[in-house]
Amino acid sequence: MTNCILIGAPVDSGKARRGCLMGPDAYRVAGIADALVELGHGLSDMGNLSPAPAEAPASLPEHLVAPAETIGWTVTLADAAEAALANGGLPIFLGGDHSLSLGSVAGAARHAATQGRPQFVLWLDAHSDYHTPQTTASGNLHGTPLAYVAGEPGFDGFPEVSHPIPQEQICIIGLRSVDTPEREVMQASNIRYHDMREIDESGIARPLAAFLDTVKRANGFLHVSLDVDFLDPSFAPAVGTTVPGGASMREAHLVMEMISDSGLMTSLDLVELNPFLDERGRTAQVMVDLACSALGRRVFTRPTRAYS
Ligand code: HAR
Ligand code: MN
Ligand code: MN
Repeated sequence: MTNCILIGAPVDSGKARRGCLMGPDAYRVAGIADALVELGHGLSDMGNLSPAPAEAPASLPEHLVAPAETIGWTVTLADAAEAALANGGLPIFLGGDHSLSLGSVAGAARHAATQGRPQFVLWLDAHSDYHTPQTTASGNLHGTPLAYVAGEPGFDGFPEVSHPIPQEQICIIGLRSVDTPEREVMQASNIRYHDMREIDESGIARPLAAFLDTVKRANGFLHVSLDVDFLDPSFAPAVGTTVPGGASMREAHLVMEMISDSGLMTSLDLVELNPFLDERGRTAQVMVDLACSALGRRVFTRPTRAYS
């Protein structure tokens, strides 16, 4: 049994297109709380948080979208992650766009450091989200969280990253839309990254099993960040940045089932759901089912359906 702590993070500041702020409530309507209780877990819901008041320094590039709001969210969510973990819970961040992970991952890493254990990050995403405020062309900070938590420079005004995640402790699976500056940095890095081409050729289980084994041998904490656009848009359309050729329904569930079997996951983000773009709630429902697979739902169990 896991003590699941739902943390509503209606973050919509990480890009120009609105709608992710409705994500936390869509997950609740899709039945995430009942589904986790049915699996035998403890459950508390902190409701929806708000960003701390913050200002953006003039040294940040001018084209950034809503930097002050994202700085405020980073403060709030890092504290929330650290507190939930210190209470022995497994925080589940109900996003909100992917800029929420500047906070959730930074806070998780702070907690891991208090335990003297390494923090690992599994990033399930079409994108590498490895821009800095200086390299992003779009100015959308949802494209930056991995660079921030890895300790890359240039995030003026954001909370100091006291415990940067070492590159060797980051694994990205699902890549198929990486910008040139990100690609150059990643290719010169020790980040483990696996694009869809590799998954097509060798399967999704192989790189994941290797990473989970590393986490286990290091006695690490594992943060899983699940971006809706990791999934193929044919069955998960509710995201602003759809990229064709994503993970299939079964590939995604297999990832989650392997995570569940490993018993290693200590925190989870569900990000980038834009309910305004959904079709009868199907994407919200898929994300809830995937969260359940990561927390012990067995393969032959009937999936959750709030409305059928
Ligand atoms: N790399 C592009 C940019 O920085 C797109 C980033 C999109 N990110 C997300 N989350 N949707 O992965 O603008
Ligand atoms: Mn992302
Ligand atoms: Mn993405």
